[in-house]
Amino acid sequence: MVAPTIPTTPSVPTYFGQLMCTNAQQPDPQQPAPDGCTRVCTLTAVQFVQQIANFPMKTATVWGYQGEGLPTPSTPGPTLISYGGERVQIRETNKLPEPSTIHVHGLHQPNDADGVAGISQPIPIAVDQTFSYPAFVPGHVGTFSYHSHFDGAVQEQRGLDGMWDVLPRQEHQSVKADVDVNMTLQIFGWEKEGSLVQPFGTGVAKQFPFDTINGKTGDASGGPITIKQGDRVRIRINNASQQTHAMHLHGHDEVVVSKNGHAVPQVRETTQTVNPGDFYELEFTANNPGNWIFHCHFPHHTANGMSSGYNGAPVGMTRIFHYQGAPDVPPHTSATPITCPRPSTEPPPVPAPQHDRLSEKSQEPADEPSDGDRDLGCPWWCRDQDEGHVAVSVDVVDELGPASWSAVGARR
Ligand SMILES: [Cu+2]
Repeated sequence: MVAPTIPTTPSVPTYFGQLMCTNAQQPDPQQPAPDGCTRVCTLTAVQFVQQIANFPMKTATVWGYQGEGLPTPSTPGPTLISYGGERVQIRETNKLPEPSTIHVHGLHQPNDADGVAGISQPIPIAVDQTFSYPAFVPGHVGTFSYHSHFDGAVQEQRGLDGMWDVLPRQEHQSVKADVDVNMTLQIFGWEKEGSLVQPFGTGVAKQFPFDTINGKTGDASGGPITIKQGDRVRIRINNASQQTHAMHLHGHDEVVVSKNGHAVPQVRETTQTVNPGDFYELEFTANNPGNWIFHCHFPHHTANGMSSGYNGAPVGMTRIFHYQGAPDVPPHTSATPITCPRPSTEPPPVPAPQHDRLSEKSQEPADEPSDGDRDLGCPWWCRDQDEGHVAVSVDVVDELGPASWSAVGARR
C-alpha cells in the first residue's frame, strides 16, 4: 500500500484546510489527520473578476470562493482535499451582496450540515456573517463537490461551486494514478467584457455562452496537461453546469472506474455523458503518444460563444493531454481565431434566367439576399464590436486551395 497521488486542479488552487487537534500537536495538513483532529476548511464567498477566455471576450465578474490563507479567490472554488475517516468541517464567511450557504454534495453529511437554505438551514448566512457547519465524517472516499444552495439557479451558475476529493489514506500500488486531475464543468454567459455572469442570459448570450473546464476555456487554460508513456491518468469530473456534457477522449479508451464515489464495472467508453450534479472518475493508460484532446462532444461546447480557436482549433470545454517527447502543441499566437462574422456557407448565386425553348417558361433566379442582407448568425458580442466596425480577416485553406475572406463588423 502506498500514499495516493494528490490530485491537481489546473487553474484552481488546492486547499487542505487546517487541522484543529485536541492536543498540542500541529500535524501536516497535507497528510491524513491523526485521531483527535478535525480538518477545518474556511471558505469566503466573494464577487471578483476572473479571466475566462482569451477571445472574443476575456474577463467576467463571477462569484466564487477563497480558501483561508490562499492568495486569490477562484471559480470553481479551491479544491478541498481530505482523507477517508477524517472529521471535516466547513466554515463560510459571506462577502457576497446577498445571503448564501454551502451544501456539500454526495458526502453522506448529517442533515444539519446539508446547507440547504429554507430546509436544513432555516436562515441562510447573511452578508458579512460567518457560519460554522457541524463537523462530520464523510461516508466514503471519492470525488465530490460543495456549492451554494441558496437561490442556486443564480448563485451556482455565477460560480459558487468547487470540488472536494476525499482520498483513501493508502491505496494499492496497482491503482495509484500517475497523473490525477480534477475538472469542473461550468458554463458562463455574460454580455460585455468584465460584466457580471447572467445565469439565464438574454438572446444569443443564453444560446452561445462560454463552456469551461476549471473556469477557463481551452485557449485560456495555461497549456496542455503533460503525461508520459505508460502513465495511468485519472480524470475526476464534476458537472457544475445546468447542462449535460458528453466528455470524449481522443486516441484512447476512457475507462469509467467510479461514479459518485462508488466503484462501477469498468466500462470502456469513447464518450461519457455527465449529468449535472454527477461525478465520474475516468482513467486511461497513456499508450498512444501525441497531443490528444479531451472535450465535450456537443460541438458548440468546444467554441467560445460562437468562435473557434486559432487555426480552427477546438476551445471552450476542451483540454489537451501532451505526451512528453511529442511535438509541442502549436502556439496559439500565430494566427487569427475564427470569429464573427463567419464565412458564408450559402450556395453560389443562381445563374441569370435562361429562356426554356420547350416550355417557353423563364426560370427566375432565387431571391438571393446580398451579403449585406444575409443573416451571418452573429452573437451579441459581435454586434457590440460592430459599433467600432471591427475588421475580421481569416485565411482559409481547404481542398480547393487557399482562399481568403474579409469583412467588416457585423450586420444589424
Ligand atoms: Cu458540453
